[in-house]
Amino acid sequence: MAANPNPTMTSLNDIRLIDIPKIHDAKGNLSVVEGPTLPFEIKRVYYLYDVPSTAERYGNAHKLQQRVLIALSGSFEITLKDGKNEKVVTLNKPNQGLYIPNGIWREMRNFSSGSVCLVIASDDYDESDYLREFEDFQSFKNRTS
Ligand code: T46
Repeated sequence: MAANPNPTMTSLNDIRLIDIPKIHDAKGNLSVVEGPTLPFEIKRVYYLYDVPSTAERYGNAHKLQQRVLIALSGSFEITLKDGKNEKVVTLNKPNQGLYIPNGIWREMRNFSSGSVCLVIASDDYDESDYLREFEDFQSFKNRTS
């Protein structure tokens, strides 16, 4: 799925949980993230780890970039805002991803000890794609384009 060309219009309804196939056998579990599993082509992967339980990684939104977040280990909460509504999602399964389209504000908190968040991104790192102040995000969403 291409990034929504009008990120001012994306809403919480565009966010979804993705089931990641799990191969289980006597050796344990193996999950694969490949082509059809994701709504975009993988361009970059990074991960958050050794996050203090008191840390709040907030917040930001992307104008064009999309993300899938996976709790590879442990758990954490993600508060998602579209400028009108908000909801909180807890990720705690390595075979479940959270798809966040462009134009959605996210804040992350309540990382459990030893948790690891894998982030799959639709594009290379580009600071100009970020909205890092919530007021800027709100103005961005209120724009008519
Ligand atoms: C997101 C959430 C889930 C880089 O130099 N390259 C990179 O690819 C990334 C992702 C970050 N950075 C630098 C930019 C900052 O100086 O690493 C520092 C920490 O990044 P940031 O403050 O953006 O971290 P978070 O946890 O607020 O947000 C990150 C991603 O930036 C964001 O895209 O979706 O994780």
